[in-house]
Amino acid sequence: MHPLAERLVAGDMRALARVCRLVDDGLGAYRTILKDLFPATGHAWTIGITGVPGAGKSTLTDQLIAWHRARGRRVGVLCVDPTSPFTGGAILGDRIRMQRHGLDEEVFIRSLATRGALGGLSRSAADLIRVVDAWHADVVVVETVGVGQDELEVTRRVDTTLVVVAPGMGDDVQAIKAGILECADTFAVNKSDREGADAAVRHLELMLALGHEVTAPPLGHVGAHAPASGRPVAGDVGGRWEPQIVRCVATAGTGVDELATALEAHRVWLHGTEAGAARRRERLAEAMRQDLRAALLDAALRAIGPEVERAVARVAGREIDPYSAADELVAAFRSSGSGAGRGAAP
Ligand SMILES: Nc1nc2c(ncn2[C@@H]2O[C@H](COP(=O)(O)OP(=O)(O)OP(=O)(O)O)[C@@H](O)[C@H]2O)c(=O)[nH]1
Ligand SMILES: [Mg+2]
Repeated sequence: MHPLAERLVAGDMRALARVCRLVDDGLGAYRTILKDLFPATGHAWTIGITGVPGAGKSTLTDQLIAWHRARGRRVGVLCVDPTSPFTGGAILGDRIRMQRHGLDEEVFIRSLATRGALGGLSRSAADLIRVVDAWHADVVVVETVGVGQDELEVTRRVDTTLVVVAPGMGDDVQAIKAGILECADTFAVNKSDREGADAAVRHLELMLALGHEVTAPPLGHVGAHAPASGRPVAGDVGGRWEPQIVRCVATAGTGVDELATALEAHRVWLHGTEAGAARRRERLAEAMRQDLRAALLDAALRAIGPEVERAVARVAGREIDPYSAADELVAAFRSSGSGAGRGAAP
């Protein structure tokens, strides 16, 4: 085992920070370390927190850290996407909102600035989630800003997704509607001390009601999704998770207990029902495909990088169509040795 991995698994926070840097930069022995760490993973419950900029995600995260710490749980926090053009200063804001936990040996907070990394943001986030998991975090919170494609992919890498909205951001909610319905397991209507909280709740309820018409499983399938134990599980409606909407005022800590409880209910659903188990399997398969895609691209670029460049130039010059160019690249990769399964990636 790599010495850094060994120290990390033993709970050394400085080793954890160093491994995170290696993974972030894709430098050094990071893949070896990730492989070493894998047996120590699988324990953490991961919560993704997303929503429009300024909705109060970091303030809520700070409150959730405190809630879990009060229960003796070790907590990791990853703040993703500080490089967004809309939120240039988020990296600082996120840290400031959570600074009271800065000296706590059982809380690890890290920002990710890895947009554009090979394999995408979600892959770096997924790697770091595993790293923090191997440090024996009980809970890993991943805060992302916005609900673009990258952020949605990140939310597919976590167990439970919390979407935070705030009154007066109705138009944003409208804009991110499609993505939100797909990824949210729980909604927080934060800033409920402000006018418009009722309207925001109603809006979400309506969106959910509309979504159900589309996503409700056919009647014949309901039996197949019955809870494994035969007992009903809170939040489970006919083999489907029913997202809860919780009002809160993050700055005052109001509603935090309800929110944390709603999130826990989702964890129970994931582990206590057939549908939850099916979802966990599906997420694993999706993550595997994502890792495969990244590893293949990695290997291909290493083997035939210059040919890829030439293909780009030929397509740009309209000498060849992009489909044929891609076919040719696949063929070239196959016959390069790496693609034929002989030379494994270093
Ligand atoms: N009135 C009120 N203000 C709040 C509440 N929660 C957070 N805020 C304030 O809203 C601002 C943004 O809070 P953050 O927690 O940084 O929001 P965020 O969603 O993490 O923001 P980004 O990471 O920049 O997208 C801060 O000034 C908070 O103090 C709340 O419940 N009520
Ligand atoms: Mg924030």
